[in-house]
Amino acid sequence: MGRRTSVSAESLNPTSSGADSWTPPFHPKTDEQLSRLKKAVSGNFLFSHLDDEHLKTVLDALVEKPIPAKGIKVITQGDAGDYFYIVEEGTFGVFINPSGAAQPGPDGLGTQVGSIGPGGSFGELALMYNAPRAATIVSLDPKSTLWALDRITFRRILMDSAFQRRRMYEAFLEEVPLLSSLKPYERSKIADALDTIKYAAGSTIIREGDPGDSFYLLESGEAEAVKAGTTVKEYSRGGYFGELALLDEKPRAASVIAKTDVKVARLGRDGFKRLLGPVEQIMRRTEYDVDPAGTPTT
Ligand code: PCG
Repeated sequence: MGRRTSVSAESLNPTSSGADSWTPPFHPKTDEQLSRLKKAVSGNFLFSHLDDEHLKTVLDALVEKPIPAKGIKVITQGDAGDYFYIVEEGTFGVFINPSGAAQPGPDGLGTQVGSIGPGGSFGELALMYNAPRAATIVSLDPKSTLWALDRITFRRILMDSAFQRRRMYEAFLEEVPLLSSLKPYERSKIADALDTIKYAAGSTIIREGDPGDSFYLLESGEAEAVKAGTTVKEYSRGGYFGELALLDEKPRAASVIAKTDVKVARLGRDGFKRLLGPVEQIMRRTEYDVDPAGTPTT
């Protein structure tokens, strides 16, 4: 944490010549461009926590970048970072070459580890950590559209808000057993989508029978699931609940009550569906039934 903190402190003064001489870039846009851009960022968690003023600064600073063909390398692994990108249209492949040496496969790009489509974004890591590009990003469609944000606006506006949250949650998510099989980058994307909510001791976090639209990870405190007056499960830091209604589109199967003051990290339905697919089978394996003596079996 210490090292990363010093990187973020540096971000407040990205040029050596006087921190406050910076004014954000302004790239005028037509109404048509602006409406496409707003639609593209509306599906991206990194933008959903920006206040109106910061959002406007970022929208003004973004530059449209048409990608006219398939196979264009937007980012090359190992390069220095210059821009952060948001995808409006088209799909981009993420390739990692672990050794840095020439790899077999198309153009020696390495292994494809993922793809990013409309509403997604990439290119933040090199800008956040002053590190070389961690992957190569290549267009997969004949025609795509990106929006590019320069490094300084990224660091001054997005990093001090959205990415501070990412770092805070990354540390917590590393301790959550459910998520231990995920790759660190998959956890980072979950971190972007979380909100913290506090509940006082005794309050109801989930009510049996309600429709469900959120999944919860317990950050601190103790909670319990109660069904027809019986405690069926207890939760402590790193535990999770609220998945059943989202997995099966059913009403809440139990109430979840805060036993102490608690802090939960909430993930909405979209994020849950998009980001927790890889651990769905693990969630489905959890048992909730009580044994004949009425004590929880799990
Ligand atoms: P950056 O700046 O390192 O450039 C390459 C980008 O690929 C990286 O930021 C991330 O935004 C993006 N990316 C998408 N998937 C992955 C992944 O699985 N691992 C890593 N390291 N980067 C990924």
